[in-house]
Amino acid sequence: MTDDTLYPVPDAWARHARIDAAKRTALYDAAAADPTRFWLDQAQRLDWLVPPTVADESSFDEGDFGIRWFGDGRLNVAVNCTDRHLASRGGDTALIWEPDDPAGTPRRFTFLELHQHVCRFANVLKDQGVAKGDRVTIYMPMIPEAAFAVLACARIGAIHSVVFGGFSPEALAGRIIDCDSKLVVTADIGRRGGKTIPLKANVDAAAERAPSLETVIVVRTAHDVVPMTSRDIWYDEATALVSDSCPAEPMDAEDPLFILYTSGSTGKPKGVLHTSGGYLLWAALTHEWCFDQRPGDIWWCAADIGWVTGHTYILYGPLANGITTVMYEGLPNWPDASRIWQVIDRHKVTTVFTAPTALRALMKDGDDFVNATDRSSLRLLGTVGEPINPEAWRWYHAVVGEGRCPIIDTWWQTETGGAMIAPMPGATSLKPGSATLPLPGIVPQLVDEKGAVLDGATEGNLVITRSWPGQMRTVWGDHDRFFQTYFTTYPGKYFTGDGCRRDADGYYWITGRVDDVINVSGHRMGTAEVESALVLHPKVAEAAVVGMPHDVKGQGIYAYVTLNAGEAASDDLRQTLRSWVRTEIGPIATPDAIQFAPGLPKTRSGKIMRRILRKIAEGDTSSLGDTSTLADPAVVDDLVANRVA
Ligand code: 6R9
Repeated sequence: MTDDTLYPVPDAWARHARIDAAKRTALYDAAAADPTRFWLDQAQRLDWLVPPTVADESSFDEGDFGIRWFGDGRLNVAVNCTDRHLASRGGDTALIWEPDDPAGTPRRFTFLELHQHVCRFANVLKDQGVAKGDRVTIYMPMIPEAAFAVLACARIGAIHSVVFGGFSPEALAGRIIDCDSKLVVTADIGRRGGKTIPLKANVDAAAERAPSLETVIVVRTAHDVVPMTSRDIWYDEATALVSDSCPAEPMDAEDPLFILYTSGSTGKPKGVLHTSGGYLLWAALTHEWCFDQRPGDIWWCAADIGWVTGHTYILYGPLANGITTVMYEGLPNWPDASRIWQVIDRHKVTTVFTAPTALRALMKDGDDFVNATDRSSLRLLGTVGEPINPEAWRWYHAVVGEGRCPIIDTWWQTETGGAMIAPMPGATSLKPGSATLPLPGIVPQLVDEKGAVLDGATEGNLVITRSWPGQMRTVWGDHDRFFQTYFTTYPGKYFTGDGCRRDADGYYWITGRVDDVINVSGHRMGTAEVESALVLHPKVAEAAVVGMPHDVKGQGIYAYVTLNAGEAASDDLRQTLRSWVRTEIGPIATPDAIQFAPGLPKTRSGKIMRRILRKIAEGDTSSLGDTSTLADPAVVDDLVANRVA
């Protein structure tokens, strides 16, 4: 499975990169020798109203637990993303938007134009009474107005909560309620892969369940008029009335910037909170360390802004660094598997950053779709979201990059704000499938189940022992859950939830989640969330969900469902339950396989033995391990016999 072939740094990169091997060593040394000095030096890359004089004041210990960086600094994040570039490169392109429809017209915005749009949006929000600290939910397609809305919140100090446009009204309502947001920004419809998504109608449905919602700003993208209620405001009408300048709110480094909901192993999705100074520094710094972008580069992160990757690497990182960022409305393989490469040719993209699942899907369609395009503008390739299998890595490297572009495999999480383990293109030799080495200032460890530190070449659970600027600060509304979730498994350390191997060269190989989180097409899904959606169905008594191997998605969703007495299992019911989960959560949560099970394997204390369910779902039924502690070992035979292929 693994591939230990070493891909050395190409000569051109070794010669021209901002950070070569010697400079990287100097960064590690500086970070180790005097962390405070190191981080305060790095922080100078931002524009501060009041530069910080303190760096890390965090503690992972229960007694004085808290994460705090640059505590006396003041800045505005939006100013760092637009205003500060205006004097030197106001006329340079900040944002290129590529529409879903290949026959459509791309839109381009200079830093000055972006700045003006952001100010306008900020003024519209202010006119609606939005003030510093208020939560604004952004439920948008991938259109430039989504970027304006995000940065407008940052400008006036409102906390944005972007909800992925693929989520259902139910999921949207839960997220509006959790952070008590009174205003939603949406569009009439979204477009992806030639299909339309009824975003405004979804907001209407969510509003019925979320009484706190007072105002909906609707961006018009189509000619058909969607029904409007007294809550709704057309963005084009509101923006015509406001000025294109808007003072930026001075923010403390630790003032909240955004909430982003993500799945955990238990309960509802958590509102991960990031603050202003540390997050922005980590976004900008990692974007430069890992991708070495410079003015003139065309950077394309092909994620959705509904995920952390979109926040950090479509918007905040590149814009803070003054780099042109591409925003794409559609899918990588629509109308066909050449599209992603055509977009690269059209805009002369120099770096593309995408997920292994997309690469696997494109690889399946064959090399002709790639070879039909030019791609000579590319000089660097990136991946994120899940472990990349060596086969996909080699395809990306050899076919897409024609052997000349290093692959930057970045391991990180919503919680970490930006990349943590990743190569630097001018300094790090690559191994297919390894995220390589920790970035400067990041101190990982591998520990065993009991927390003993494992040295050298080994495999264990991945923890981070010191805080870093981009670390999440809390779970919105539940600080105790933040502590309990991440800092109690291994006291005094941040537990990532990932398993990991370290080889003899010190390279890190993420092996996947060790908790009840599965990774479907690079999207995090809590098994508990899918289970609660299933048991909401009137015919379902109990459900247990695990991941199963999937060629393209990485992991698929395998659900064991026990029906209420008297209910009959059928293919129809299977379909009904699949669409039920789609409606409850969204298409990404649709189970790939549903097995009706008369009983689930439980211990005598009633705990479901997921280890067994995982093995059966994987088709690995020869080594189910010890089943003697089960209340009724016979259920296992039934499960094995009725496994859904
Ligand atoms: C950025 C993002 C985080 C989880 C993480 C891990 C997996 C992300 C990876 C990777 C192996 C990589 N993951 N990047 N696994 N190699 N390069 O994806 O955030 O949605 O919070 O997911 O994704 O399991 O714990 P998020």
